[in-house]
Amino acid sequence: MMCGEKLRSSTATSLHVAAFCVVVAATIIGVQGSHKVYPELQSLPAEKVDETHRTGYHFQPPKHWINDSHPGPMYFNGLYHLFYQYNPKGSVWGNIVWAHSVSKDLINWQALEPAIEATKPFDIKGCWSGSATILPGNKPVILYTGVDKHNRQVQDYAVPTNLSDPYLRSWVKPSKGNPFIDPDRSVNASAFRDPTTAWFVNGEWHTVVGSKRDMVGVAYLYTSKDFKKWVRAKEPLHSARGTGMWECPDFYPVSPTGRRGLDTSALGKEVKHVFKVSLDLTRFDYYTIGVYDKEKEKYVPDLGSVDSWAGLRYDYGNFYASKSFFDYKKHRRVLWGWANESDGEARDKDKGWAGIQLIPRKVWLDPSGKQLLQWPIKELEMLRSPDPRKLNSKVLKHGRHVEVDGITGAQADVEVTFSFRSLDRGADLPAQDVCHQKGSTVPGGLGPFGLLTVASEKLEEFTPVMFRVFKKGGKHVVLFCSDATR
Ligand code: DQQ
Repeated sequence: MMCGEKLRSSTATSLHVAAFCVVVAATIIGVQGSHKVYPELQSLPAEKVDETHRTGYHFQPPKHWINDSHPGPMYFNGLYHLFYQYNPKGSVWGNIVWAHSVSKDLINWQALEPAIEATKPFDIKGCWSGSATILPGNKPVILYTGVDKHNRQVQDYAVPTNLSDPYLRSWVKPSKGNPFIDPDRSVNASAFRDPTTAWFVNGEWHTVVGSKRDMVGVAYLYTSKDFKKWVRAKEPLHSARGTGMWECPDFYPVSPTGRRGLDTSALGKEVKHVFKVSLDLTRFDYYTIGVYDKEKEKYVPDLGSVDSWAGLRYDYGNFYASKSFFDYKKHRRVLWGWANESDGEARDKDKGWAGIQLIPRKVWLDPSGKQLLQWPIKELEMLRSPDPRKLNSKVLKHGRHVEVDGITGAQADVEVTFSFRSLDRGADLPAQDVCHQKGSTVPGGLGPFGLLTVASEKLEEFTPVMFRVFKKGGKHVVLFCSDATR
């Protein structure tokens, strides 16, 4: 998976790129999140684990299948907790539990016992995605989707059994009050899941659950005074025609200025809101930026902030079922996404693992107010070698490459600055699919230029991670692409 060169700054003549890691395989072209069902492979524990392409940079359990970042992270009493969907019995999707790991720095993780497993009538057929909320009095609670014995998706909750255990190892799903939301007849109970982190406004808690009505994507809004009894609001928080099932909704405020994150319940005159959903039909995460009208209990995207796959995505590569959280320790909003494999379930079974959590990123609002900006969390730099390879002042000639000696591994953390006499070449319009259409060889705008990663010696194979610069409305627009077809 391509995981991360980001444009750091763009002046008239230079582009500085910090490539925080370059990992084997996959592409922006054609790789999407998915978890198809292969019953015959679901409960075949890995006999051995093929370490060849495991990552040195990302979160990944020692073996078996993972999906979704939406169960999501949480910061509580000095520790980061990561919950994710996990199959303890095999390397394809199935037998899903909420796996649980803790970390002091978001980089080094300790695996604990699963936080939630399918044991109760209200989740006996699966413990699917959801999220964590910290209630007043510093009390964490998990909201998640249980699949009941009739295959209905219901919303359940779990709380730590012992709040004085700093690791919160054990969670209980009280029989009283579960499920806390039972879909009534007006809701499609086979498309009703992934409650998001609750926020408090107008004296009530609010959460949304992803769903669909025919092809209309819907975020049903539920409110509660006591976090126990939940009532569905008359209108959904938001919905959009033609988008199909909305999985893993995420709804959070962003500050109009600066990079500091906001608590999910933060409100304010200037505060904007981000609404993200994972589109089951296309397996892409898209978001809009808009205004949360707390009186009308509605989210309204700004003009020009488009719902659907024509809108903005967090990432144009293999990135799905993401979730953000407010990091109380560093006052930032951190986003996690999940990437699946691109080489098929038979290979996943053989290698004994599938899927990774992507590099956590800090997200904040661009000063234009029209899009989010993101950057790998600072902590990632602790993985850097004390003895970096350096290459200075190389001239890149058209159609040629410069070899970086001394990196033999399939993974590296690279910072690179590209400088040009002028960035003004090219008048093409930057559309999302330019990367896809033009690949890594067809010129367009300025570029493509970048890095050939995981290259074989004679360049029969390589994965370009590249930039294209365009001009639009007098401004430079930079596309960041990768292509694993070679
Ligand atoms: N994966 C979960 C669902 C969610 C989907 C099941 C997204 O709750 O909608 O593992 O990948």
